[in-house]
Amino acid sequence: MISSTQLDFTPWPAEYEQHYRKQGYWQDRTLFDCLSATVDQSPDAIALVCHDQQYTYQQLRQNIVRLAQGFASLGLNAGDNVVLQMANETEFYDCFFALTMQGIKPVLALPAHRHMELSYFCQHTEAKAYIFSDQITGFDSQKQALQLLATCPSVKLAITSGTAAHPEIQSLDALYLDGSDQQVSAKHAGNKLACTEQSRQATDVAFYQLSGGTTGTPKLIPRTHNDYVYSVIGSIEICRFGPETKYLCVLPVAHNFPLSSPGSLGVLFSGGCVILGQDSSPKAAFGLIERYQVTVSALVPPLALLWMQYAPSACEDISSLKLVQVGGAKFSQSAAQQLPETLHCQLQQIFGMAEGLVNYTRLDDPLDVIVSTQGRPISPDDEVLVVNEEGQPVPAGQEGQLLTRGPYTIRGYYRAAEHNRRAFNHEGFYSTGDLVKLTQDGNIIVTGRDKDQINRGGEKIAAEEVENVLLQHPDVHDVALIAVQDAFLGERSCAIIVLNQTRLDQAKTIKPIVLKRFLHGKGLAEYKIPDQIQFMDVLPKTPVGKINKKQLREQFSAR
Ligand code: AMP
Ligand code: DBH
Repeated sequence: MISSTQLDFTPWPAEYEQHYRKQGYWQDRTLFDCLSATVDQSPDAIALVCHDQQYTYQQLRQNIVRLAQGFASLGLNAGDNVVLQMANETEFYDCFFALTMQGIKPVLALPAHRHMELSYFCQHTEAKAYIFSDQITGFDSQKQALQLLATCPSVKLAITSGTAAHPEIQSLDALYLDGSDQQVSAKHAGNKLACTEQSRQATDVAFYQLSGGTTGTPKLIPRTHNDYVYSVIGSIEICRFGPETKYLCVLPVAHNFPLSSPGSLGVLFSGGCVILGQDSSPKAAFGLIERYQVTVSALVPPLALLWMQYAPSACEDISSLKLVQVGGAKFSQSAAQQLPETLHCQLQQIFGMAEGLVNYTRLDDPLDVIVSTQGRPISPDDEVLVVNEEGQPVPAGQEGQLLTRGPYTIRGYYRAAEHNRRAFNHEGFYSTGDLVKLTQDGNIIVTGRDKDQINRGGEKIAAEEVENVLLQHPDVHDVALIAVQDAFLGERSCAIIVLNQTRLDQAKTIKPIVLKRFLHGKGLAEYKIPDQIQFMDVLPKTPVGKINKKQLREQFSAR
């Protein structure tokens, strides 16, 4: 039995489930059912393009079904967890669907994650397998796999989408088992795979998305088929994705934004084509836009700025581009204003979170709404509350903390009972940690943040996580990781360090690079390594004795 401190999944209360079903949000279709419906409708359309290879919908489904058999042959079963770390490659989708259709739950790790995060995911979820790409730049993922096999007792399998270079590692290629039915359909695929009915229930958790987090350890977000499918289908309608959509994915495929808002799943559920890009730089991306007549792409603000800088002198023809979605971090109003004329397409702002709630400016919104707000929720049943410090709702136009509850917003993180008591109130509202105000017509403007996190151009860093690792260094007595303003990233991270008194003489000479190398050595993801390190004799404290980060932010941003 799972104890309350180990709760894997917090269900929605029964009356909410009923309501979400009655409203047609939850359709009891799995992710694979949705893909399969598209395959039945347009088997010969191109679903995925990667490098010089193309896959039709029919081929994609065949690959998924074959791979599902391969995973089953390895003894991976419904209820098992695995860690999936892929680059932008078609194998991501093969794995994602082959696993989730069988009730095997992948943790969607990002390419930037390193030993510290990966070993935590494996241990925390008791993952049976690490399935990975070796197309991740600057990372020896096979060596990493051996390390996980050696240090995480639950991990019995390491599977690479590349060529296995060690006997302990298997190659994904060999797991696409033959003999699958050409005509396999959603209904039959389950039987062929001997999946139990239970493993394919849409109310089940399908996979774990990752939160940027605010605590010492990353938080895993259990997403069910029903809630995720709804967030994708709702997004498709808002963004008008369809068979003519050609979507360029240059953000990491597994991230919630390019996966589901409407992202590549939105494309695959509506019959369009996903073009996978490994290089998000404007030159490479514009080349793909021209070559494949891309109509839409999703960007974080720093990338949007790079594309805008490059566009006026670009020799590529990007006139096929109709829509650029920008989200993940605040896009400055001045950049938002310039984007449509610079890239000659429409802008859509997106304010979303892997925990659920996603807001979009609508395609037919007036320009000033698109430029100056982060849009409004997908669902009429997304409940959005803006409250003051006492938890009381504030009037429209006033800043407050954003709380939310709805048909695709989780009610609890995976095995995080203590944190859940803080992150969710007694009515099940998720406390986003974002400071926002609502306009008269219900659009959200993100004004700030009330969580101890740095948003580094869309990559979120939980301050406490990095501080804890820095504190392991013998010369570090105290530390505060804060956000300082950055013209390009929006925010960059700065670690303010108090050195150990007893080691002061030698510590005086300690260089920031030594501490950065220390963090690297601990296996922390690159984007979490502080951009800047400063030293202080003592950290300022608030009247109750907490580190006064507000004061530090003001002090160091002014410099
Ligand atoms: P995560 O919980 O890691 O998925 O990160 C979601 C968080 O990213 C939100 O709670 C916001 O803090 C931030 N975020 C996402 N989109 C935007 C946006 N368009 N503007 C400002 N902040 C954003
Ligand atoms: O930042 C995010 O997590 C995010 C941004 C835009 C997201 O999860 C989403 C859209 O779905």
